[in-house]
Amino acid sequence: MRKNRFIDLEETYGAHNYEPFDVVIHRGQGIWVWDVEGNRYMDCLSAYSALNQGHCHPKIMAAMFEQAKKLTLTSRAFRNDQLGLLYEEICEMTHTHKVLLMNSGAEAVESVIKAVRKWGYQVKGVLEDKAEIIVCSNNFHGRTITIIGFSTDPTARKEFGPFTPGFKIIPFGNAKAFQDAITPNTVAFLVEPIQGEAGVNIPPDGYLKQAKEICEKENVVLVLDEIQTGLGRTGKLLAEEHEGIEADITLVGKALSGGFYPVSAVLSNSEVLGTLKPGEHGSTFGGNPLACAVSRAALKVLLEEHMVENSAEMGAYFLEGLKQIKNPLIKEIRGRGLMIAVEFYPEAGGVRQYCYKLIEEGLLCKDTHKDTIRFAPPLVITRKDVDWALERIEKILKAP
Ligand code: IF1
Repeated sequence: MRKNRFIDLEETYGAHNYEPFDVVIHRGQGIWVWDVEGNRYMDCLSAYSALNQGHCHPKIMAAMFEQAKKLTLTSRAFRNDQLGLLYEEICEMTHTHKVLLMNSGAEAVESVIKAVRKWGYQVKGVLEDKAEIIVCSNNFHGRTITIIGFSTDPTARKEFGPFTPGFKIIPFGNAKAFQDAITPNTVAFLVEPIQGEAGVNIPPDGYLKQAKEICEKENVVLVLDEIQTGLGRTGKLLAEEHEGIEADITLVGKALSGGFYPVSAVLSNSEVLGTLKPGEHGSTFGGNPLACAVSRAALKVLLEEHMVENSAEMGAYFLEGLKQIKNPLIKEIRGRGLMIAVEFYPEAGGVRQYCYKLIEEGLLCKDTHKDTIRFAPPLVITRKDVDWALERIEKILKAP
């Protein structure tokens, strides 16, 4: 079947809630994908960091097949022999005490909102229905009604209201604004260590450390959304390590399954998750044995194959290479580990044009908002691959 036929089918029968590039991908391996016409591309998006371990990692695939042959779902009405093992492995890896497994990232965020509210009423003593959660402008935490209700992106929220109350929005990267926003009803601060959708927005050094100190002083739960930054993307297992802190609660998703399956988790090292009692929360698929087996393998290869270290090393090398590109239209090149962005001035007229050209050169990447291109290849990328990418990126992004 020809490429245009696949595109026609999507356009005819699918909801138009995306505007994808017209590359019809058929197969993937490591950092590479092939389209239906046999063209090869380097994947520099990694499904928004869900593919940190690369496409179709053979060990994760094997774990998935083995488990699929034995048992896929029990529901949580019964126990299964994979869940406890995954709990133990995650806890050891991330210094966590309690884990709640869900499926999508948005579900992990919703779950934590429920848990911190419960904690606020039962432990902190906030009056019922008065709990406040502080979030940041330009956040991205998912697509549910509650979550978009505290988004500051008009496209994400316009005409989807009415929304859930109980959220207060402050500027990102400003510890004083956080301190000032706290009231006796504040139960949690929900924040991304680096804002992904906002264009790889890195806060000033010390921001998370200050936020952690303020949270401790004020008895507020610090919740880091590491759904995108976690599991090696920024060159550390968790981005919080860059600031030497441990959040009270960390959310992970995406790469938790290496891209095979939706798996997310709320990792808690405080008493917060302990407030959830039987019947108060759950999910048909959350914590199913297939998800757990896949996730166990995904975490194992991340560590065994030193992908976190490679992310730090190749990220620094990639960033350095990008900084050599000369173009007065480039406003800033920033990144941490393999979460990298090149921001152009508005005069460039938007960066989607460059993405199209890079795709023609065999490199998949994506614009975020209008002026920023994001580069986030799988963490298995080698120096030779980075050189290959840089050669093409320079050709397209350098001044004419
Ligand atoms: C889409 C963005 C990335 C996330 C953080 C929670 C979630 C996400 C920090 C929700 C999801 C995605 C979803 C994807 C696009 C994407 C994205 F550009 F929109 F912002 F990655 F940068 N917290 N991010 O980044 O997780 O429910 O999707 O599993 O197409 O909406 P989810």
